[in-house]
Amino acid sequence: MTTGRFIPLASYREYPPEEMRRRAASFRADMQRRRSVRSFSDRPVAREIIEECLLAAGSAPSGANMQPWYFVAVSDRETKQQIRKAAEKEEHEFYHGRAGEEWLDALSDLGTDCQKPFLEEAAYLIVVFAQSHGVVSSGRQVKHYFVRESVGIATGLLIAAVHNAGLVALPYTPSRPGFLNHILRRPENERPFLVLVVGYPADGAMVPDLRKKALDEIAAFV
Ligand code: IYR
Repeated sequence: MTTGRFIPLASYREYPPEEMRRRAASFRADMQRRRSVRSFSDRPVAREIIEECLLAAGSAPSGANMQPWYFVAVSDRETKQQIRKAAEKEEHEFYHGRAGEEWLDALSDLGTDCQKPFLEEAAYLIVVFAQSHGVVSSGRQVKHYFVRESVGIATGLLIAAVHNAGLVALPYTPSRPGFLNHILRRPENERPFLVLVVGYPADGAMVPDLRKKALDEIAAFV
């Protein structure tokens, strides 16, 4: 039984097939220009741009529409410093033992190490939290469904929105990210999902020469 209110699908736009093809190809080409960047300029970014990107992320579909995400957009210098310090401590342990040889080998093309200067240099660190459950004002817990899938989709939209705005981003997944709850004072029902580092690229920024899989490697038509 449906108990919710329904409204007409007024927002849908159909395009003629030729235009559809053009739009699909043009979006594909634009997304293929996106690169994860690890060297950032300290040029500031207007808060309104980040707000628009967060609203785009918040439009994502989610399990039972629970929207189990929370974003903390950090531009405060001291907070970024604290995050960098805590992240580098964890990464030092990761790169000097916890990772193991196979994992370090998989990362070797990326040129990463335990130094994370971008956490201080980039204009914004958008810390994405996944809520294992919700808490309503009475303190009652509300179940969330398909949390990682939902937050993953929202984060994908956020990455696309940042790219579309003309900024660069790095999805940074700190090893043992629990320090983010402490620094940002987020409750225990929220787990850090990733940090999206956002800003302008540094002058002369370099990126690894990576290849994306071809269509026949990532998809089948049956
Ligand atoms: N968190 C570490 C290691 C790391 C892990 C993966 I998987 C990457 O794709 C890249 C890095 C770091 O950020 O250096």
